[in-house]
Amino acid sequence: MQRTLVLIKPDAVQRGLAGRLISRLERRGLKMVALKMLQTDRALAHRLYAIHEGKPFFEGLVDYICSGPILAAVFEARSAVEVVRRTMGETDPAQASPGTIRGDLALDIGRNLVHGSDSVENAQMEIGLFFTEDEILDYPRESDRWISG
Ligand code: DAT
Ligand code: MG
Repeated sequence: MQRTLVLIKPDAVQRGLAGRLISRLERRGLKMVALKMLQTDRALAHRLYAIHEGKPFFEGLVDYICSGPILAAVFEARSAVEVVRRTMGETDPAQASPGTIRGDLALDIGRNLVHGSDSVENAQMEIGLFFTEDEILDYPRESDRWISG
């Protein structure tokens, strides 16, 4: 089963959307296996966004992700990485389709509400930045047989 890291970013928490965004992913059928609230420090932000270091938006991106509390979650599904990415919509909310989180609720690339890992390899690395193995729960969910056939 695939796992992916989801971050509910500071703008979503400040706008009172955190619960609703988690709920959208739950309603899709994704299984939540870890969840915590924290405030990212700059060292963690640099590791999360290492691939963007040196780009013109990097410092602003680090300031933004560290600017307030976030939720970090791990969701599980057969194609969790792709399903979460498609549910979030394009990186730039102006390009995101209506019906997606960013397409419904955001306008600006610098305030795009959510993070989702972009590959299985990055998901493993990113989950390790936020969670220890014993914080990720393995539990049966009775609804699974009604979600996957
Ligand atoms: P995503 O968050 O969809 O995975 P990404 O990994 O390419 O997108 O970039 C990480 C974040 O950096 C993204 O959520 C918003 C910000 N960002 C990306 N490209 C940007 C740009 N051209 N200008 C400003 N911010 C940008
Ligand atoms: Mg990314």
